[in-house]
Amino acid sequence: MPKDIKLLVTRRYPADVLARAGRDYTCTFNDADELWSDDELIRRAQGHDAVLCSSSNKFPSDVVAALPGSIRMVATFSVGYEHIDINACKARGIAVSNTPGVLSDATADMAMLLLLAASRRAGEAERMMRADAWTGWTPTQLLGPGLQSKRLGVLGMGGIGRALAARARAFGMEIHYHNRSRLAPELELGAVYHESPEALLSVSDFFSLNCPLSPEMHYFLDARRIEMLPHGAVVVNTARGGLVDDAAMIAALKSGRVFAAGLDVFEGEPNIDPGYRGLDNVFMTPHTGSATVETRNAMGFKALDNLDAFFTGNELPDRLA
Ligand code: 8YV
Repeated sequence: MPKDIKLLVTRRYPADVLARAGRDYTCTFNDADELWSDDELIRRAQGHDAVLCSSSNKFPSDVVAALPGSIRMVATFSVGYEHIDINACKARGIAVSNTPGVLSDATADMAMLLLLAASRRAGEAERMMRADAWTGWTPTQLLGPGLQSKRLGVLGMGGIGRALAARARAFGMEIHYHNRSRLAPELELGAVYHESPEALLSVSDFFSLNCPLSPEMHYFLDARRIEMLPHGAVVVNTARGGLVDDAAMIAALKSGRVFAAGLDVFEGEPNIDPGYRGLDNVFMTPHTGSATVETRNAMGFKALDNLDAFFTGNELPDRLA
């Protein structure tokens, strides 16, 4: 690997990832794991050939335009890439890669966790135990909807959506989905395809968001579409917070129109809508869908594989630009 390539490493990634990066590149690390402002990111990029970033670092068109001319590649430690203006990078001839595939299982595990925790009221139960507020078993304590024979609607049947479907099938759920294109039978595995997201909503006793956030999908789950869900549905989001209109979701959780939600991602992270905090029927995690030791290593190694390919003149395995 060309050790003279200068790599700006924007966050404190797992130790094995940093070790490999430091072995193969001349790295500038961020030991304090500070989240830099746009200006700081641009300033620090000076004199570097490439950036290993995460989705917490934003590259809108003005940031891309202000990057030093030395930057030839941005490798993101994420499958999602809505934080990078891909066209602006293309226009400047900056290569971009992401990390698809390696986080599908971990993220699907988290979606299943949220689905169970929201429906079985795990947050309320845990808070009760910690507050020493459990006065004893009762026949109707903390009841929630069971999963067996219920319809799970998956919006976005990519790697994560399909991994969630596999898990949910094992829990006895019936899988329904919408995707930009219908899957081949060997990938569909009996899941019921719906032509439109709206048709999917109408059958989703449980509804999981597993699609990317594009400008058209901003606030996809708004008040109008929440009304299309069966009454008392459970909603899970492990994709991106911007897919959900928080005000509408909070209102639906308050009224009981939505029985419960399990949310791992939020618009404006980490500054979540404070309306969620007081709601018992929302189970929340801090964007930890891919947070397993194995997965975060695999994400880092995949990002480095892409950088290696670029700087040795090979085709990028996961090219976005
Ligand atoms: C990451 C993710 O934790 O890969 C993604 O798109 O959302 C998560 O797996 C995070 O974005 C790291 O950059």
